[in-house]
Amino acid sequence: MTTSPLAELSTHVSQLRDRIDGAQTLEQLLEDEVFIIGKRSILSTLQKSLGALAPEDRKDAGAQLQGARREVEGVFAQRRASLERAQRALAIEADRLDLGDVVVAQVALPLAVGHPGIVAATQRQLEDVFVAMGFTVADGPEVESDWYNFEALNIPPAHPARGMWDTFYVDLGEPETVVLRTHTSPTQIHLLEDAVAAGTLPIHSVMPGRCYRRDTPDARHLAAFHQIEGLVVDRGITFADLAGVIETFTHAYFGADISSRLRPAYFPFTEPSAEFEITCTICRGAGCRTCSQTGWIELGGCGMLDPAVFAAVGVDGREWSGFAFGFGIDRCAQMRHQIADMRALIDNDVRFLRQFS
Ligand code: FA5
Repeated sequence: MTTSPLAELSTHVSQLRDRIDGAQTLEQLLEDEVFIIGKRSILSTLQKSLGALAPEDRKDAGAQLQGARREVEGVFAQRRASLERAQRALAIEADRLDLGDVVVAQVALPLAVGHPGIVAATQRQLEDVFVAMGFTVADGPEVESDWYNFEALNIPPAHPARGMWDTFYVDLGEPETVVLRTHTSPTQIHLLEDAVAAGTLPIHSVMPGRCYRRDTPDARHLAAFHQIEGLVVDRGITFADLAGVIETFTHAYFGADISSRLRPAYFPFTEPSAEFEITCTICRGAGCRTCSQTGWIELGGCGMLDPAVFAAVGVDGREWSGFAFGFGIDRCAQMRHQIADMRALIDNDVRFLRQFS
């Protein structure tokens, strides 16, 4: 009589269970896997030996072995899951932030609270000055079509005045038809079009926002900078109103001791046009690197609205007249706080930024 190869099966199963329980770490269990349920396990050896059994005994023995394998595999999976859980818990514990320490640190150190950047703060102050003078505040898009940035402002394609604004083009639509606005003046056109459509003229508005030019950054220029546009359209507006607004603004924002002057200039969308300058606050007019030794700093351009602009938006120039201006907000911040080099505004050096909290 031959002994069944499965005679010792229950002993093997119990030894395998002990081996599984004896693995203290996931690593140890996985190293043992091949001997417990893998190719080098006793279960695999027994599986091969079933071939020697008589065909009528093979089926029962196969089912018995299969049952034993399922039992061992189940115990193995349970142990593996439990060791994995333990390992995860250890990793979490190692990564745990001791919140007690953090709270103590926060109590011990003063919390650093942020504040608006110098340009944002300047924009708000400028808005306040103009709101106090009776202006409303409006907004316009930074990505503009050629019509708003140039054509409606009396700058047709190929007009030499386009050279005044070195433009970033956006890769959309026909080539060179969509731009990052080079100034806030296109917002004038949006406001005029809306007011004409809604029949809500007059307009007394300022429009602050970001502009872009292919300018090389230097002491007075950035490639992304900010302007505040002003637009007044009403009955009987004259150049004297424009000069009065600029003078009032200068003293309200820079103080009574800062002088301003208007110099004749050219802009395609205003006629007559002027450049608006104030005494350089860095050298108080003596001449320095920031003002290129002139003693004056140009803040912006201005003038009476050109009839071509009224025609482009359908405003009757016999009934209405108006003026516009556009100042650099970064330039205003620079002059107000006597910052010799405008690039300091975008350097993000906290020692500089902290001075304006
Ligand atoms: C204009 O942009 C006209 N749109 C202004 C205007 C509006 C004229 C309405 C008439 C009527 P200009 O290119 O000169 O003009 O720019 C106006 C101001 O923006 C400058 O005086 C300066 O203060 C600021 N500015 C211009 N380019 C830069 C730059 N690259 N970096 C910082 N500020 C700039």
